[in-house]
Amino acid sequence: MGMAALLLVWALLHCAGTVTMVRASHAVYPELQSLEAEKVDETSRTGYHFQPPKHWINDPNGPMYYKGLYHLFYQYNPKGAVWGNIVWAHSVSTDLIDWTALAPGIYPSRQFDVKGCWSGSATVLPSGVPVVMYTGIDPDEHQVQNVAYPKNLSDPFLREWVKPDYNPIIAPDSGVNASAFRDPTTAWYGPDRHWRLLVGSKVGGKGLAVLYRSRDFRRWVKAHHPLHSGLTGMWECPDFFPVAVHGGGRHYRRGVDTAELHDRALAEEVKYVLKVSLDLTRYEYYTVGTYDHATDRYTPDAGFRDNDYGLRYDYGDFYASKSFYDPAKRRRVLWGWANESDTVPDDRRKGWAGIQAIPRKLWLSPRGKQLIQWPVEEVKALRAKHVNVSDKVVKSGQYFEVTGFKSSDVEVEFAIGDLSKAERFNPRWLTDPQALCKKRGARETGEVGPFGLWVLAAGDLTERTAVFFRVFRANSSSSSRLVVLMCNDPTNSTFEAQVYRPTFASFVNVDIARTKTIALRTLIEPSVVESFGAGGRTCILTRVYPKKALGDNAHLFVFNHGEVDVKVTRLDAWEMRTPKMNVPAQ
Ligand SMILES: *[C@@H]1O[C@H](CO)[C@@H](O)[C@H](O)[C@H]1NC(C)=O
Ligand SMILES: *[C@@H]1O[C@H](CO)[C@@H](O)[C@H](O)[C@H]1NC(C)=O
Ligand SMILES: *[C@@H]1O[C@H](CO)[C@@H](O)[C@H](O)[C@H]1NC(C)=O
Ligand SMILES: *[C@@H]1O[C@H](CO)[C@@H](O)[C@H](O)[C@H]1NC(C)=O
Ligand SMILES: *[C@@H]1O[C@H](CO)[C@@H](O)[C@H](O)[C@H]1NC(C)=O
Ligand SMILES: *[C@H]1O[C@@H](CO)[C@H](O)[C@@H](O)[C@@H]1NC(C)=O
Repeated sequence: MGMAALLLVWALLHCAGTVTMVRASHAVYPELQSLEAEKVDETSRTGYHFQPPKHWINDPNGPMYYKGLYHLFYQYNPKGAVWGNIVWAHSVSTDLIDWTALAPGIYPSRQFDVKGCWSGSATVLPSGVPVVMYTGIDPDEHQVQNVAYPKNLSDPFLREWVKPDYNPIIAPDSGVNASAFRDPTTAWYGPDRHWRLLVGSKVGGKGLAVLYRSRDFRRWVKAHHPLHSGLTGMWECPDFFPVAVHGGGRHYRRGVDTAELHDRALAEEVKYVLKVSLDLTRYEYYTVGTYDHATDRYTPDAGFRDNDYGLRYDYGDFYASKSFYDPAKRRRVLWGWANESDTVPDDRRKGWAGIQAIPRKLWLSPRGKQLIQWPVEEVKALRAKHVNVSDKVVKSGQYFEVTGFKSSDVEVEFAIGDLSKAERFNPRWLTDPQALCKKRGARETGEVGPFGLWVLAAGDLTERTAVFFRVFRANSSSSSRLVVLMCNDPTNSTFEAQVYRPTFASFVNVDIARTKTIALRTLIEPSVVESFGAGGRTCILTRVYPKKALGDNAHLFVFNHGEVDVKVTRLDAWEMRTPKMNVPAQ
């Protein structure tokens, strides 16, 4: 991640005989990138979402747990609120909630990273020694992979990192595009006693997870074929890890350590996840599949779309994500970056840009059809003042106010009166829920839905962001099936015309004919709305910037614009306390 920053703003992509204009990722602003923020505008700053006191952040890097502390590194510009001067900023926490900021852990200091220290991962070796591997930019602007080791293993803060002289340990060979070769994964150990890791790359229009093997973590040899590839352009930030299969047991939500990959007994009850971040679309997708240790090939299971239309962790602003295994709670935790949706001058004025999404526990659904994500349980410790509602019918066209909290955590469940009235579903909509959400936004009345929440809403509703559901009836030759759309409509979140505010949406894989209810959890703060539909089956994060709906004027409403009544069977909303967010270490 990051090379994209050096690209032209417009790139030409040739695909299927047509020429499409594709906007490349974050642009470079040489005149702004070393302008320190004079002041920090707190108006739309988040409280419990991770962010440093000022300046630009992007990808989460090298998350890990070491000696009782969670470590999070992230791409950071110490000198300004736009991308540039990238180092690995470093924070630690005992609970993923309160964070202490340390000095940057990895920063340009050697030939092999003099022009930048870009994204990478941590691997905790069987000896307990953590290693980070990251992409360095060398004097020729080539992307190379480097390792760094802690200077003092007795220091749980891992403040200082040593870069061995034998770096880079992986340099692009003649078959590799040196400008598209980055973001090494956490390494895993094979039954043949070789370490393996992946590096994101591309050749032509094909994205690659290039595989390297090593006996000693020092000399790495490229495998003859990549672990996997896809016709989706450059693959950034690959992540590859095992997940437990349900198998009727109760422990399927537990995480599996990447290092356990070679354990034969365990291997039979795990599946593997490959996630890639697409530089062209700036979205990610994942597949679940099998990994053949002997041939080092990954094969997605049938039913997973292995392209831009594949499943996503999040259908909103969420990119360059990275997971890690947390041995303290035997779970897999996912971090992802949410960029700003306002303008560069706004960021310059605010003095900051970018947050990390709430860390999410991640596991495979009981039927193995998708991953499920849920805010880590520690978030509940921030819940303070509580408001609740139960068994309240919301008739067609009605709405009611719940509360006005500066930031909140809301859990609500809707029961639907009469599903038989659901509108007809056009099969053409199946490939593009986002377009459907735009066409049938929160304001368009329907039969079953739209119903849901207006969040960060002004008291007079002139500003509001809608998080809602709509239910459709799809007909097929044998049966009719209900389709649930989850949608986030920020069209009226603010009056600032310049703010980027697409509708975000996805279908929710839930059998609503059986459950007759659907649940929603939304984490709300100034400038962020992070929603988890149906217990974490569909997640959507958006950035919004109301002008009126701020502080105690940020109201929460429940609405129903469908013809069919819905009932709020239960609703709990908590005001959220602000944790210690990146206070400097003493
Ligand atoms: C290593 O870290 C430990 C724990 O913080 C500290 O007591 C010790 O002095 C450090 N050693 C060196 C050489 O800095
Ligand atoms: C290598 O990647 C860069 C960055 O995406 C691109 O501009 C260039 O055209 C690629 N070179 C080749 C030979 O494909
Ligand atoms: C609301 O929550 C309180 C506990 O905080 C509980 O005693 C009460 O029964 C709840 N009321 C409703 C209507 O659910
Ligand atoms: C599905 O609905 C369409 C539109 O009402 C109708 O024309 C078609 O015959 C239906 N198909 C089946 C298989 O019932
Ligand atoms: C946005 O606000 C305008 C003006 O009040 C209103 O006409 C429109 O319906 C609103 N759109 C949505 C999606 O709420
Ligand atoms: C975040 O910002 C918006 C608006 O500028 C862009 O459209 C997105 O592409 C961008 N997302 C990422 C991951 O860079």
